[in-house]
Amino acid sequence: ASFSQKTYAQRGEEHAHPLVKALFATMERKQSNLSLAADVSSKAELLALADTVGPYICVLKTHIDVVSDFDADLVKQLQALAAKHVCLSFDDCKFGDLGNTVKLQYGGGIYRIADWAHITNCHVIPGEGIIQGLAEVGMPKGRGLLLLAEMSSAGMLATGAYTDKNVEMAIANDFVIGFIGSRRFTEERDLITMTPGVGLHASGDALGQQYRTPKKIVTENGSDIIIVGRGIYGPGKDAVAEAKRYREAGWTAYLDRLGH
Ligand code: 5IU
Repeated sequence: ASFSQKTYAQRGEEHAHPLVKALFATMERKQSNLSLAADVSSKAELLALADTVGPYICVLKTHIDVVSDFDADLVKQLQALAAKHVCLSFDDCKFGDLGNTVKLQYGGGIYRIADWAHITNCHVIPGEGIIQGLAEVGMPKGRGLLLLAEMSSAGMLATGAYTDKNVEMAIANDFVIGFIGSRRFTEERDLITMTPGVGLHASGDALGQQYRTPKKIVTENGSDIIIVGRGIYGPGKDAVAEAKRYREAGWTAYLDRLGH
């Protein structure tokens, strides 16, 4: 059977990468294929959101460099919340430079991403060296990398042969655990897909974001995890109520895919 037809639990049992094993186990236990995109600009907001929404998500996705009062204590507290709620941390760095440069960006600087983010991602525009550079830092720490095979925004340029190259590089590099994109890309070594641009509240935003439904993304396209931001914490929203609603929608879409 294709991976889309298997349960998350079964895929976790069979998976070769310890991080993905843990991810699938968490998804099954929390009955959640929902990742929160927590794009908020203060430490207090980020911690409050992570704590209230934590019970309903499998992955907390951050852009740590948008937090204006970032400090080392934020990382400590985020790690404690990830442990409390049993979810993985994903910093959406979208690295895009030479292997040697991304090694420095990933392992060092003030954010020290590799020290705390279980997952990060990169563009393969520089060629395979970017994966090798990130792997030198992340592999020894048991981290995992997603390739940006597609984006969700209008007019994005990651299509066709470029997307296919992402898939080839992912298959060939053990540090890569999957993709950001809109669908399942390959049946090789159960590379996962996480999909941003998911929303039940709107069709998009004023800057090119385009929203699709969990049913489209999970049931029809075979993606594994939906990433939702403003649909959960946007203006006037009750974040807990919305997180529950998206978790339910994502999980129902997954059960529908299995034919349950
Ligand atoms: N994000 C996208 N689309 C992409 C990629 C990343 O939306 O193709 I790669 C990020 C941007 C933001 C989150 O952090 O996912 C989506 O947030 P909203 O649900 O608020 O649009």
